[in-house]
Amino acid sequence: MQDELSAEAYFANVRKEIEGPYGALEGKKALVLGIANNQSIAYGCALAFRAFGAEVAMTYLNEKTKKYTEPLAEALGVRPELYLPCDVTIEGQLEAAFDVIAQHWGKLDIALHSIAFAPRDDLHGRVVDCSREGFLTAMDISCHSFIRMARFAEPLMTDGGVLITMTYYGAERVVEHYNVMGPVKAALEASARYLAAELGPKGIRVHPVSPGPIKTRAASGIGGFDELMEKAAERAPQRALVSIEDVGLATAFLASDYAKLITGDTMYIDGGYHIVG
Ligand code: 0WD
Repeated sequence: MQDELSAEAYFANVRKEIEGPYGALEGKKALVLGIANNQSIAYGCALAFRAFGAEVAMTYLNEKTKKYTEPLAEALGVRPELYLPCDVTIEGQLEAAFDVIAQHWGKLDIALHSIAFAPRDDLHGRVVDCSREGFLTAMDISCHSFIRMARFAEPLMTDGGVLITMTYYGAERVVEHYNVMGPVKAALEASARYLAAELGPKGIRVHPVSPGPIKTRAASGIGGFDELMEKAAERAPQRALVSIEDVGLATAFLASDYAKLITGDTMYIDGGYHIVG
């Protein structure tokens, strides 16, 4: 989303751009992890979920960030009791968030995981130099927290459900400066395949979504990111950079019943970059 687009303007735009039923997610309950600000990919997804009829619950990282994301929770119509603290490195917070969901909704249809982190020194160094602690931290926050999310969501997805996580092309090919996040995202994508196989019989689908480079706060921690975006815009078959709106609409499709027989595969939303990259 290039400029500050209000939620109301977004909803009007979507209804103008997308013909056909907006109720693709009518009545669905969605939990969104990873909204840090109005440039977050998770915010683009939450707007789309809402536009297509879902009710959204949302987590914030900690008391410091709470005031920045409060207006976004209001814009999304998140009930105050479903605006929840969740730092996945703090024992019990992720589980507590699911307990509140169980208490207020009694079920869950969609769980979006859009969080990642690696300590700066490890992210800015070669993989060969990556520290044990840094690797474990990056894996815990960026990968294992999704596995835990699946474990806590499973009993709530009584009518089936959809688990979505954000990955990146650096999982599949070496992308300069992506460094330790490459193996971490590869682990995330492999974990998603196993979760899809284990949970498929319960009607629970699992989708790694792989956006092209988007200027967000987490991305600003990646070295050479501006060059990465320029290269993507030049080389992607569609010669276009991706916005959080684009990711949101495609993710809403995956969350909907239109995608009911798709699971386990990484879906690229990158203007086709990965086929030429
Ligand atoms: O180009 C990009 N921006 C791409 C991002 C391309 C492809 C994939 N992605 C992925 C990222 O790897 C990440 O998994 O998308 C996901 C979301 O990242 P984002 O939207 O680009 O970045 P951001 O808006 O920063 O959201 C990441 C959030 C954190 O935000 P900040 O800016 O405060 O680090 O992850 C959250 C936090 O809100 N987060 C945590 N949440 C719970 N517990 C934790 C944690 N320990 N650490 C970070």
